[in-house]
Amino acid sequence: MQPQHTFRASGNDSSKNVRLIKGASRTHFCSLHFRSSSRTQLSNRTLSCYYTMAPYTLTYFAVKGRCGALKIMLADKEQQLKENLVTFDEWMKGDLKASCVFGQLPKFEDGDLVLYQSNTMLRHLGRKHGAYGKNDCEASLIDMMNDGVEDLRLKYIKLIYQEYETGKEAFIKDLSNQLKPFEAALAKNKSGFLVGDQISFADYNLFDLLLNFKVLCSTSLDSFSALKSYVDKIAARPKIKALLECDDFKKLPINGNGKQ
Ligand code: GTS
Repeated sequence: MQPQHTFRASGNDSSKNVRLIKGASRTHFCSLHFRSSSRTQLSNRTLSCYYTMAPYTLTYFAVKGRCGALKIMLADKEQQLKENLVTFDEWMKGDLKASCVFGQLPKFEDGDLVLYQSNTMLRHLGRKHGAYGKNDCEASLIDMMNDGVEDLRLKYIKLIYQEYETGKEAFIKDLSNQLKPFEAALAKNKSGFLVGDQISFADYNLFDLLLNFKVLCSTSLDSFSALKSYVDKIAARPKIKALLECDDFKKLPINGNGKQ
């Protein structure tokens, strides 16, 4: 594969160039990784991109979609991610689809391990990076909360792709019922996280979905004090803050049909 195009990533002048590589899909490395030493001349807030081999590879469409939480978790855990962006035309050729276990993206690679199913990816990374509780009971509670997030995400996806024009108002009206269990869990737990006293993959997943809800309806969290401060607190974690402010991340559409 030959380099096709080069552009400069956002950040200060220490940013490395990012290569878009010609091939079945465009490839870029976006590291959400902070270097603070004076030796590197990078500030704490610099988002930089690298040519170095990334440990993880994500193949997906150019949307946040089902991978926002994964990117947020990797940023918070200071992990690099190599992204293969697949265009609609490339997908329509069918070869990639045929190679996917369930005929769908995202696809995630950790060395030789190839995973499909976005929640499986979150669990895998949760296990590897200390975001899956401190014991089996916490892990099961995290699974439960994450399954609750998935149920709600599926409702959101149905709204976006099937009934946006006719169902948006009803969805927003019902959102307070849907958010109650999460508000209750946070109010009860007091640590600022859904389960235990440390952030888990279910928190990244819920946080990502709540950001979508704030875009759908800016007042959606107004009557939920615990959820509101939860979102503010997670958004203020330094690496997550930088990711949310990063142009590459900001410009990604939330969904594939332009609705949000
Ligand atoms: N349960 C899967 C997951 O969580 O990863 C669902 C994946 C999925 O729905 N993928 C969609 C897809 O590949 C893209 S997106 O909805 O995640 O943006 N669609 C293309 C197709 O041919 O089905």
